[in-house]
Amino acid sequence: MSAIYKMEQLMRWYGPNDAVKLEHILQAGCTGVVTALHAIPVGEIWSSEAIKNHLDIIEAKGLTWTVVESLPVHEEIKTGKGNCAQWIENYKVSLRNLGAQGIKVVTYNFMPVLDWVRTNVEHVLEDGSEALFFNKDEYDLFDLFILKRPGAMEEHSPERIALLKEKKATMSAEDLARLRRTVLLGLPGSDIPFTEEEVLALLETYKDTDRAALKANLAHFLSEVCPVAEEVGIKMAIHPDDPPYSVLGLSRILSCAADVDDLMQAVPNAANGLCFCTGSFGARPDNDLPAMIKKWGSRINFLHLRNTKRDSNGNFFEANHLEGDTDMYTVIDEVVALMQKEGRSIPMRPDHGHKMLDDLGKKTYPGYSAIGRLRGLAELRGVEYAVARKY
Ligand code: CS2
Ligand code: MN
Repeated sequence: MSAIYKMEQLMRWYGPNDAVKLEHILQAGCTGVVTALHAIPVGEIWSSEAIKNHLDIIEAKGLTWTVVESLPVHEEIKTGKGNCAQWIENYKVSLRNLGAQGIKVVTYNFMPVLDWVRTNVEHVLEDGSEALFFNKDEYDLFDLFILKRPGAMEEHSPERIALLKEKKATMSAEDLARLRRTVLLGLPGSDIPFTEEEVLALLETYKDTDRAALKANLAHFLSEVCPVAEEVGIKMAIHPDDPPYSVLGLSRILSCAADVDDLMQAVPNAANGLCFCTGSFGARPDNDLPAMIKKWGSRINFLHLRNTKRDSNGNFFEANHLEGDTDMYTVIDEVVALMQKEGRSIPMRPDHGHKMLDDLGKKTYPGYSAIGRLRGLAELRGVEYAVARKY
């Protein structure tokens, strides 16, 4: 009657300093956490000891840790410059150490310089809860007038530049400070924001890395690390670009179905797989998510379930998990079918949630407050429960 294979319900945990405690995650009905060793600088080896210590804390609370998010990729691997070869060797050692401790999935991304970007992480919705928001105009005016990226002016028409100038003039000092702070937010799990100078210096290192070069560097990285992952029982899971198009003049190479096709063709190794983030892919109207699951389901090693609501200007906000532009029923229906077909459970986590109820006013990582994610998880779980009755 009920499906044998269900999604493995997990929540992201940023470690002992996270305001959301392991107990809370357990009470949300999760069996495990998705986490990382955030204190280790990008590129350095994750030692067996550090992994074991983290795992012990989690297991002591009755939770599992089988999905890493993220084992970050050093910028020099993405540009193929500097100590690229050494960073790749380090990555392989970390994979071996993780595999030995029972880790099954390693999530990473190949977005140059920045991870996800938003213009407001406290966008107040009609019901008083707060969501993450990406406003294209604000982003462009940050690029043009705050970051002052060389070359940015040439990417827009004079009319658009004039319009953005006008818009900037209507924004309060507080709004501008919020915009700057939000775009320069550090990497997930870090409290250290970027400075304009750092971002500009990093952008400079990408000036001769176009789309083709970035794709080739990703293929090279994967052709090196996938055989190791395979050997130690780990599946790789690349997170799509968020937002799924070029920002700050940088190439982005995992934004749409064609990018997934290219990646899978470039590196056919079975360990080369996806973190299927419905929030990231779904922010683009030309991505047909159920069709992508049908085509590449066998390579989906991890699921981020989230929804976005777009407008015609390229703006979007993170909607409730069952609202927004992605038909979550159809997505979950496809996932449940896939799991039965392949005889496996796929780990998933509710990706982000609104800040609401008692979490309002608390200091949490943007998108990662407890109650909003719990709401999302509960709704997603309900949909899966209902869909699974078909089996
Ligand atoms: C995450 C990403 O918070 C988020 O939006 O989905 O930061 C994700 O963890 C990374 O891109 C994966 O490397
Ligand atoms: Mn995601």
